[in-house]
Amino acid sequence: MKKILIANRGEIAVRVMKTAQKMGIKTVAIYSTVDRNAPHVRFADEAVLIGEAPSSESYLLGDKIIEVAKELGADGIHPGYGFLSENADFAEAVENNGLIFIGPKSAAIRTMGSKLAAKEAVKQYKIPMVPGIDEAISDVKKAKAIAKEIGFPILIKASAGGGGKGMRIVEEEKNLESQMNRAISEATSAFGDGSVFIEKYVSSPRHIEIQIMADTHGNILYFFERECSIQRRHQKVVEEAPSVILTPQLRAKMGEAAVDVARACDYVGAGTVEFLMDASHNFYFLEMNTRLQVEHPVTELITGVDLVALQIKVARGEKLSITQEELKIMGHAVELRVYAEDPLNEFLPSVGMLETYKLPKGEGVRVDNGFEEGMDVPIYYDPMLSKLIAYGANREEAIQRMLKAIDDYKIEGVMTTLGFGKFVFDHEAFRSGNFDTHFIKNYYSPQALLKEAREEAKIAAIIALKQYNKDQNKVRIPTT
Ligand code: MV4
Repeated sequence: MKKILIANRGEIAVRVMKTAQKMGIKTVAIYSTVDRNAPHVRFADEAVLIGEAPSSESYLLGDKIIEVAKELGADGIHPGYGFLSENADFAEAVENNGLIFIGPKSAAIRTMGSKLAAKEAVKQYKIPMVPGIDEAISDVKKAKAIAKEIGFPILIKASAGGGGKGMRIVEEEKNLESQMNRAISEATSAFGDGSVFIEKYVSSPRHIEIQIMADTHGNILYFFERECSIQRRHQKVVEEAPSVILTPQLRAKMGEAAVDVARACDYVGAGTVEFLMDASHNFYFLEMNTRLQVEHPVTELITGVDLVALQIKVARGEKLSITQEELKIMGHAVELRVYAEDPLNEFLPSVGMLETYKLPKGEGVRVDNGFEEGMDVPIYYDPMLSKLIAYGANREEAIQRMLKAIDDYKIEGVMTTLGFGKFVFDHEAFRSGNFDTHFIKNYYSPQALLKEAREEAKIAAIIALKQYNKDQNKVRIPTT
């Protein structure tokens, strides 16, 4: 591979290009009209305007992107995350045009894109699954019988859904029929596929995912876990690696289960296997994400590998050159997604111009960033500005470095999740490691954030006053 096109924008486009550059591979950026001056455009060796601002007229135009790649002589396409990254038809079209899709084969994307197909595929392996059914259900009577068997509360999920879309909790039998009908009609209109299934509802789970990497020679490695329980509306905000609750035994068991999931669909490339973990530390396979994930840096920091470099190598047909035994967890990493959103107003996007934009630096601090001072945050795309990642020899050091980096990160012009991140990393529940997917619902409110900010302002005021008094003493000139 001599030249690759990056079918994405923002921090992830820059992230992929950095590794390509290190590997001596030329890069092609694509961009929409509003992204003309974006860092990913300037970072690339070549850049091509692909269309108008809305994604449907630019970053989602698969055929046009393939055309551009061919015209410029690129031999591979890296899709990043989001946009076309989990579009099986796109992956297939890329291959059919004689280009390398830096990701899994379209069949694996397709299988994992359907929850029911995924369950079916992993059946031959002993992967722990939440009690429930593994086929679409539309008969209410049958659903009632199953629900009784597994016990309420149950969860109705859409087979084609992802990231929590189309899920419904049913607490008691009398609500089952109406909820089921709603779930089916919602799934039909949202995904064009009304298939739903039923699972036991795990009430306070942790979300733990395993990073895997597979080559084309049958080797599959796991790169340990990421703890991603701190989410709001199925959007992750804080991630870390490793998880404070896994023992080496449990880690190996989950790692091996993840490898089996990958094997079950002939996986190639970087992938993530998501698990739920209940309060008794039982884990259950949820779904597999067939892309490089936003939170991959925490894994890179604790394992010392470059996941994008490995993606490119296995896409070229190379063998993974490391063994599972050689992989070790070193230290601890935490990540905060820095969004242009207002934590005081329901996390609504806060777009505008970045009047001040200064990145933090320092030992153990990494910023995967897609913006710079003076730029506008476009309304058309995900409002994530950057990912702030802190690494330390242990969890405490990583958190301290994160808190310092949050303080040193200067953003004016838009509201951001930086202060919210400080709230999380300072919180007793996070510090103790005793939290689950309900962290934000249980502990966060705008009032709590304001209270912390006020207390800090108070302390700052006291320190300033003390210093003022001290200075006054020093320069006081006796008048009598
Ligand atoms: C569940 C669950 C509880 N029980 N399945 C949410 C997104 C999708 N990937 C699956 N999800 C869940 N599935 C059963 N049987 C709870 C969730 C869930 C969740 C999972 C991971 C991280 C955050 C979450 C927030 C709410 C619900």
